[in-house]
Amino acid sequence: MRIGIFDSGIGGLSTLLSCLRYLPDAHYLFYGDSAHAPYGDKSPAQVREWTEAAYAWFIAAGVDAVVLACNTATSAAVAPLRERADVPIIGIEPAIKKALEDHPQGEILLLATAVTVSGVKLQELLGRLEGGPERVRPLACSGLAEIVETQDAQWRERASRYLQAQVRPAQQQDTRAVVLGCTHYCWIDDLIRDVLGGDIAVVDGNDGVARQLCHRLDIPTETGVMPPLPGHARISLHFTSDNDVKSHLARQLLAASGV
Ligand code: DGN
Repeated sequence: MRIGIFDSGIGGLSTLLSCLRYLPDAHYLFYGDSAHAPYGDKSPAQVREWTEAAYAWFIAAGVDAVVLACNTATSAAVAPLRERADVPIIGIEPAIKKALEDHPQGEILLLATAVTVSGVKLQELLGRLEGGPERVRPLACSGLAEIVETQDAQWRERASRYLQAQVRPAQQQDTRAVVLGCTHYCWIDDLIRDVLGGDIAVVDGNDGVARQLCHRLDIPTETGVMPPLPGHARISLHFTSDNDVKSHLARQLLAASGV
C-alpha cells in the first residue's frame, strides 16, 4: 500500500510518524514543497494550486490515499480537491475539539499560520464545536514554521526566543492548553512547554489523522494507547527544491525519532 504525505516542508514528517505507528508496512511517499515554502503567508489560491500539483504527483505515483499533513493546505485546498479526488484525501485540522473536551474550563491557545487563522475553514470548525469556541484564542505565528524548517545550528534558540516574544505574551492566567495548528510546531512541543510552563497541555492532530487514514482505508485501529514506532519503515522523500539537502535533513529528523 502506498500513502502520499504532503506538506510545504518537514512539519509533515511528524504526521508521517503517527501514520507509521498504525500502518508500519505501508510505503510512504513524502512530498515537501520546499520550492514554494513557507505557505503560511501566501494567498489561499496559491496554496490551492501547489496542493493540487502535489496531488497530481501522488496520483501519477499510484498512491492509495493522500494525507495533507499541512493545516494551511487543508484550510485552503481540501474541499475543492475532494470534489474530484480519485483516492481518499485526509486533511489535518487543529485539534480544538479534543482540547476543549479535555479542558472544560479556561482558555485554549491555538497556534497556526496566518492562512489557517484567517481561513473560512477555522470559522466553520469553531462554529460546529460545542463547549465554548469562545474559549479559543487563535494566534497567527508568522515566521515560526520557517525557523523550524531551517534546522541549522541555532534554530532551537531562535524558536525559543520567538516563543518568548510572540507567544508567551498571549498566554492568559487561565490558559489550559495549546493546540498546535501547524505541523511544523510539533517539532517544538518541548520548547512550547518550557516557555509556557509545564502545566499547559500541548495538543496536536497527528494521531487523529492517522486514525482517520486507517478508517478511510478500512483498516481497524486498536483503541486506546498509540502503538510504538516500527524499527523499519519504507519512506521515499521528494522535495521540490534542494532535494538532496532537504532529504538529508529529513532522514536525520526521522532517525532521531527512531525511524
Ligand atoms: N506545516 C504547515 C501547516 O501545518 O500549516 C505549514 C507551514 C508553512 O509552510 N508555513
